[in-house]
Amino acid sequence: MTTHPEASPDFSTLLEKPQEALSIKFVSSASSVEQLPVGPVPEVCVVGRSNVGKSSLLNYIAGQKNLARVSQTPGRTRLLNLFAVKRPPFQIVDLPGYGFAKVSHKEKAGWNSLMSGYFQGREQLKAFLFLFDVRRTPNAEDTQLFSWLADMGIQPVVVVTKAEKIHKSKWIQTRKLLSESFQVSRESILFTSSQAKLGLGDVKAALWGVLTPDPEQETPEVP
Ligand SMILES: Nc1nc2c(ncn2[C@@H]2O[C@H](COP(=O)(O)OP(=O)(O)O)[C@@H](O)[C@H]2O)c(=O)[nH]1
Ligand SMILES: [Mg+2]
Repeated sequence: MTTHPEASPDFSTLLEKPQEALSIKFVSSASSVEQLPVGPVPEVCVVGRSNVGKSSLLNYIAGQKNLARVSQTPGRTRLLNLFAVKRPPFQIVDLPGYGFAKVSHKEKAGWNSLMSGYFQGREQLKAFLFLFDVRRTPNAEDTQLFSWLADMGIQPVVVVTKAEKIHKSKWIQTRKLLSESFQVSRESILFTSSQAKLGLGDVKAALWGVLTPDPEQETPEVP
């Protein structure tokens, strides 16, 4: 890894105006990781069950209505959708949702190979945002997927969606449940609602945390 501190992007701009939307544009869709443009720009991806609110969250953080399509019924998108953030420069990949009740074995196998291809082959990937509907309780499918991704060494960020659906006094229980289910700290769980416009500042702070290289980890110790 190259270390040119003067050339590295300034991710602190994420923290300057917490409520200011990010300038994001759609770049391309790909049906395999090989079709995605490769580059030095760091990337985060968005993972979640179909209908969890991935597209809505992207629209919310971009301050746009139709950047990512929002579906009333679970979509059947089977593509990697690449978005570019202008300032600070990084990329977001919206991954196809999981958890359809009625998908064929073949479709599931296709999803698995697309996901493992992406996670194993994407060097610029820094973290995954794992979106989770505030009203659900994690099942085996959720926890297995989460640990499969975390075990690949990609940093997880748990993002609760549709948080306005439950009273704020219940968030503490949800925090406890999700931190135990996914084995992450309670503080690291973010609450968002794209409908109530809630959590943008926290998402940006979490992005800052995962995109800013940790100088202590970057520099190998000289014996
Ligand atoms: N109540 C509520 N509904 C939401 C929120 N975000 C998304 N939704 C709804 O959830 C459904 C699925 O959203 P979408 O963004 O398409 O989910 P995706 O399949 O994960 O991309 C749509 O009907 C959205 O209107 C939210 O913050 N609160
Ligand atoms: Mg979507």
